Amino acid sequence: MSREIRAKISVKEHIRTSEAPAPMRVLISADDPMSQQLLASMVSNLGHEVFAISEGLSVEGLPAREDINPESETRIAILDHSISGGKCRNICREVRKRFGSDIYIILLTPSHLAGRTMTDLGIVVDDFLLKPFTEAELCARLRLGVRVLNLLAGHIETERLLFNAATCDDLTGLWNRRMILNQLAQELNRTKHDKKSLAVAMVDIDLFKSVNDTFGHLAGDSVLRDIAASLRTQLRSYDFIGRYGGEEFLVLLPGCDRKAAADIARRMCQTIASTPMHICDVDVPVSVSIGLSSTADAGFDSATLIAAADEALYRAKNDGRNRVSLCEAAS
Ligand code: GH3
Ligand code: MG
Ligand code: MG
Repeated sequence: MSREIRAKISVKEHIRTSEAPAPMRVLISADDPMSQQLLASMVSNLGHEVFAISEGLSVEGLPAREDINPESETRIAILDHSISGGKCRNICREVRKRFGSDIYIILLTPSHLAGRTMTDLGIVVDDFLLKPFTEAELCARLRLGVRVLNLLAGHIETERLLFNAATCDDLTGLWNRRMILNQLAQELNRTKHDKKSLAVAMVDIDLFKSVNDTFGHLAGDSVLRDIAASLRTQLRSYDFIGRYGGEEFLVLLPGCDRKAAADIARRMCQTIASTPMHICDVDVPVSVSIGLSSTADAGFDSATLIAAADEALYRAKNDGRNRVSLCEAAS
């Protein structure tokens, strides 16, 4: 075997193994069947799944959104500029609409048109590959695309984690105090505008300190999680719940007057009291007390509404716990 052939084989091996980018689904569209076939074989040689548009690149030739399987996401598109002429910009935008705005578009461009194409289309594509190109050049471009997409995915995940950390309570997964209070402000605006009623429930676990003292803090944490989950599942789809403090939850019941809110709150109390928590192999009865207030009785100021629910909760505790108490009706 000549040195030249050996060198070519070793370059190919190098591309396929150590430097091959992580496999992705790649949409390809070249300007004639031969180029399409060559491009498809290069892309699949690099370990990617090929999704070829066979009838040439046009908006009409793109698969309909409903025909695109979201399971096998197409993350990269290699499109040939010369077949689409002046419509290229529209086609790239359409590709993003159908395959997702983050799809990484590599435009194949004849070398002599490179300058003009880059000026005209730089805003709608991510990278250019000048024709003619080698498999190594294509590999380098795809590797860059994969790296950018992975960085973007990492960035989106970090944003999601930061958002969760800022809005959710770690232990229960419910909204934290800031979020539920923000929601209360929004619901109050909406309720006032729609001339409806909003009820607010302050839910407090009864004698929770003794759960911690008897079974330990970790068991207490688990009870908190279970009660949070139970409360959440009992709510209607348009109610809101957040962890207001240690073992206190704030529930917003839009559209509820005193009676409707009291019915929901009593059901919550009964469900929790009738489902003992399994702690350290012992069935431990747990209950909650609930204080209720409503805009019809306490008005539309959030602090006043919460104070009224707190006062009602205090009465529920004094009256023996495991019960619902309503704030004083407006005279
Ligand atoms: P009451 O029926 O009057 O509400 O009695 P209580 O014991 O529930 O109320 P108290 O305010 O005396 O105690 C609340 C307890 O909740 C004390 C605190 O350690 C516990 N607590 C607050 N947050 C957490 C938490 O995140 N995990 C655990 N395990 N306990 C918590
Ligand atoms: Mg409390
Ligand atoms: Mg308590």
